[in-house]
Order: sequence, then C-alpha cells, then structure tokens
Amino acid sequence: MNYYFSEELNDIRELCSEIAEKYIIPVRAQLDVENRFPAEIIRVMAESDLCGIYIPEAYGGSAEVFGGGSLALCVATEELSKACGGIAVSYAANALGAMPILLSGSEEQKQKYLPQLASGEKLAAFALTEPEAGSDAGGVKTRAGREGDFYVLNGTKQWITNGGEAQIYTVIAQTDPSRGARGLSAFIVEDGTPGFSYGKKEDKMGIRASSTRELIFEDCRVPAENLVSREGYGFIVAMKTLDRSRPGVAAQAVGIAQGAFEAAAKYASERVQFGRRIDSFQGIQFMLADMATQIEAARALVYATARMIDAGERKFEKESAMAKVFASDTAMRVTTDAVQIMGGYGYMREYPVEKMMRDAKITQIYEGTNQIQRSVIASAVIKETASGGGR
Ligand code: COS
Repeated sequence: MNYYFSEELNDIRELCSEIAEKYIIPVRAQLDVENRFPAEIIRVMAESDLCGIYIPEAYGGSAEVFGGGSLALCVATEELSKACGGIAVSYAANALGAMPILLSGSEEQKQKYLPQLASGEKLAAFALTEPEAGSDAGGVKTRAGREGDFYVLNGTKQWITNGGEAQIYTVIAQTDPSRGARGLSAFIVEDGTPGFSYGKKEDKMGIRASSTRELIFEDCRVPAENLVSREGYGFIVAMKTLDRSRPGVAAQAVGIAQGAFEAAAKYASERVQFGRRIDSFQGIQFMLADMATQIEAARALVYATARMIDAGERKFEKESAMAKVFASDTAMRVTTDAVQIMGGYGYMREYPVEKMMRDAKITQIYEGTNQIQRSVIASAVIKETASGGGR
C-alpha cells in the first residue's frame, strides 16, 4: 500500500533496512541465545543519525526534517523489528526515556539532556514499573522525599528496558504518599548517581537482545533541578509519555509480523508436499491472505496515529491505544500462523520465526497490557458518546 511518504521518510526506511541486513540479521540469533545487549549495533544507529529523528533541531535532532518525527520513529522501529524485535526495542526505548524531558522538561533540562540523546552519545530509559505497580501505574511506591536542594529516592523499579545500559533515566516516584497518583513526580536520574544501582537482569522469553533490569535507589540524592514538570504531575507526565510511545510498540509489532509473514510466504513458495508447492493449497493461501490483510490494516492504523501526533493534535490517547492493541494482537496471530505454515521447521531455532513468535508476545504486554489499552479506548468512546458523539 502506498502511504505517500516524503523522500526523507523513504530514506529512513532504506537506511534501517540496510542496517538490518548488514548488522542485525547476521547476529540476531546469537544475541537471542546469549541474552546480550546490541551495544555495537546501537552505535551504528547513532553514527547513522537515527537517534535524534524525533528530537527537534533546537536540541540536536532532526524531527523537523520528517515533519515531526513520530512517523519517522515508527518507520525506523518497524523496519528494524522486521529483523529483530529485541534490537529494535533497545533503540526505540531511548525515545520512551527521552519523552518525559521532551514533553514536560524545562528548557534547561532539554538543553542539557536531549542533545546527548539525539547524538546517541548517551542512552535513555523510562522507569515507571515496580513489583506492585504495573497496570496500576498510580500505585508507585518508590519514595522521593525533599531534603533542601535534593530529593532523596528510595525504592526499586522493575523490568526497565535499557536498564544498566542507559545513562539517563526518567523515574516516576512518590513525593506525597497521601495523594496517591496525584502525589507522583518525575525525575531525571543519571547513571553513577550515588545510591543508584542495578539489580537483577531478567532472563526473558523474547526480545532477549534487549536489557530488562531492576533499578535500585537507596538514599539516592537527586538535585531538585532534575524534577520534571512540577511535584504531583508525575502521573500525567507518565500518561502523556505512554500516549506518545504506544504507536512505537505498535510499529514494533507490525515489523515483527511482517518479518514472520515474509519468511512464511517464502517458505510456502518453496516447500513441496503431495507434489505441489504448499502455497497452491487453499488452506495456506487463506492464511497468507489473512496475515497480509491484518498487517496492512495494523500498519495503516499506526501511520495514521503517528501522523496525528506529527500534525500537532493534542488528544490521541484513544488512537494510540487502538494502534497498540490491534498491531500487537496481529503480531501474535501472524507469528503463530507463520510457525504453523512452516511446520516443524518453524518450530526449530534454526529458522527465525519461532523467535519472532516469542518476540511478538511482549508487544501485548508492555507499555500497558492490551486489557489496559481496551480500558483506555472504552473510556474514550464512552466519554465521546456522553458528550454527544454518534447519532
Ligand atoms: N493524558 C493526560 N492525562 C491523563 C491521561 C492521559 N493519557 N490518562 C489519565 N490522565 C489523568 C486523568 O485526567 C486524571 O486526572 P485528574 O485526576 O485531574 O482527573 C488522572 O490522570 C488519573 O486518571 P485515571 O483516573 O483515568 O487513572 P487510573 O488510575 O484509572 O489509570 C490507566 C488509568 C489504567 C489508563 C493508567 O494507569 C495506565 O495507563 N496504566 C498502564 C500503565 C502502563 O502502561 N504500565 C506499563 C509500564 S510503563 S513502560
């Protein structure tokens, strides 16, 4: 389908496709086995100027070149995910970590941190999740108490993508426990700050090239100037961040699905059973047709949402959630069908689709489970109806 991309957007896709071919495909299976972060590939992306495509030129990025940067980030993430969902998220999670600064940071914070992220000299991570605060994002227990010119952080963050690899962390913590979600605040915490250390590195089902790690804060003194926005606005900062980042997860899902579809379609064109190519059987044809249709529909939803963001729309939480839920459910279905089409071969580690099926699963879980996305969508459509939407 033609999405009438600008030349610059087509160039981004081309560049990511070349990086995937040259650097990702040769090592993806090994990184998956070794559970190893792709530092050298992220360096290649940084050198190729891919780290700042969503950051404005005033802060060292090139967002304006792509008409805003959200669509460009989705296209890059999709293309990289076609080859490896784990390596792609190691790249995309930098945008998630940078987003609170970009959307809600002070001018000083933007000037200080965004250029380092745009150049790829430093990596970022976003720390919201805790052992007891996942879907219930307002239930964060990590405490940030004010002491003079500092906030003192105590608590543990769990399952943080890019944990241990990033140098700049945006952390949601509780500044007023009596106010629940309205007592949360966001902070920038740099690697190496005394009292900030890394805990367990997770051994995951999929996206194993990415790092998922615990962050531990023990009397960690963070300068008060690192507070993002104002005290009590941490929940809003987190929600606005997730509204922006969810299309990126959706793009990752579209990429994983496309990668699996291409592998399965190629296999079906070569595999002969009963004296015929298996793509001559209607059972396989209908599977391929459904896979291709669902992927295209998911892609169209992702691009349309990213274009809304780039156009400067203020509200897109419903569309963001729709893109994520539809694309990630598509990725799970398509990768499962790809394994099915490839039969025993699909199930073997020697071929890439079993990894794609494992990688797809997380897209239905992180940055808000698909049940949470459906709650967001339902709450938006109910509000629209109450305010006179529909006929
Ligand atoms: N943008 C701006 N403000 C938002 C918002 C958004 N997308 N979503 C909620 N808010 C505001 C609400 O307007 C409300 O403000 P007031 O208190 O001034 O009325 C406040 O935030 C609380 O909103 P709400 O009552 O809807 O919060 P809930 O506790 O019911 O939570 C969900 C809403 C479930 C949608 C939220 O907690 C969520 O997204 N959870 C999933 C978190 C997640 O993605 N975790 C994965 C790990 S992060 S990588």
